[in-house]
Amino acid sequence: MGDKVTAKQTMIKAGVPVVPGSDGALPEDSEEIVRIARTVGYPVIIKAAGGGGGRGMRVVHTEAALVNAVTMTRSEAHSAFGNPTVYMEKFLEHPRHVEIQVLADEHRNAVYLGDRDCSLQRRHQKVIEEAPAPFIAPKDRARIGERCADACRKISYRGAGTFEFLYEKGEFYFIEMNTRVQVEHPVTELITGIDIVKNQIMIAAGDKLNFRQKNITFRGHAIECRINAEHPFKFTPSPGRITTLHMPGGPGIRVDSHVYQNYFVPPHYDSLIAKIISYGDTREQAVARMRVALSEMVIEGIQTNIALHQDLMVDGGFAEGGVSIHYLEKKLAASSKTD
Ligand code: MV4
Repeated sequence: MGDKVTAKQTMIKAGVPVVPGSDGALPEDSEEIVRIARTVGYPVIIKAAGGGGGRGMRVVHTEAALVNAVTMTRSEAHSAFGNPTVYMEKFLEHPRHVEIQVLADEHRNAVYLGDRDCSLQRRHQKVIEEAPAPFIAPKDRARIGERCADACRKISYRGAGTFEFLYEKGEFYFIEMNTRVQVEHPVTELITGIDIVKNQIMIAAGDKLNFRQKNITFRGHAIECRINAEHPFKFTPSPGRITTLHMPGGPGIRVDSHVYQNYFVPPHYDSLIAKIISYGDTREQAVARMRVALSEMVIEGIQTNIALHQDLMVDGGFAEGGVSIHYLEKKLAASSKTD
């Protein structure tokens, strides 16, 4: 096992809310599959248990298309992931991607560090993340956070972890867990003042967490822009030498990066070259600081997506907050028609 079906069943047992669907792997029998889909209700999504990064999924809108879609997803899953197991979920049409950060030690202490909204993504690559997730009431945050921390204790989880949820119409639905520190962890560090990497190392060394849930407070708002070596609107990779580099700074700006003037961006790796993280008392202040930070940045010799981030920092939907996982791709499709 060790797949997404197992993860989901583990979370159901541990009291974490999940997307309604087949309880476990889909059976072979077509009539049974049809029955399950009727119970779940259309549209449904067929997912490969061994899939990842958005691969091995198929949305099904009608009973007529169901059995064929399951067969196709199974055979793709078998050749791509070496595992033909598939499962079914209700397809959520306009969810947000909201995730919960946890820390858990081997002494049965587990805490949640609040949520992050990672809905701004393109082709399953996150572009901007923020904490806290907009429009989530503190009591809902506490309720889902407690469920995650409680699940950590029940499954004896140890380390830093992230529970990934789809969030739609005020409800959280678990989809996956990331058992590692993630790229977007700085936004959580800025609103909690807790060093996640330091705690991860202390936990691995067998130490006790030196704070409790009641000591954790969420203050202000943080936004992370992922700076990639790529064309800002065509998204073609742009490796090469950085000839001029100037990084932003000042109050409320954190830069996480490995690059320097004369650094060569290699062609065979992830295009992420820097993370600009802004912090403010309010979301508006974090956005304002990010705008200034992006305007201060100079990267010459390669192309970067800084111009895309500048567009997003003045985008109306982004300014309102709480856009769905489809927002960025829709915006990009609309703008490619008008230029
Ligand atoms: C979904 C979904 C809608 N309904 N599951 C995509 C990758 C994988 N991590 C889970 N994914 C999705 N699962 C149900 N039941 C929509 C997506 C999805 C998505 C999820 C998170 C972030 C970006 C996404 C982009 C497209 C689809």
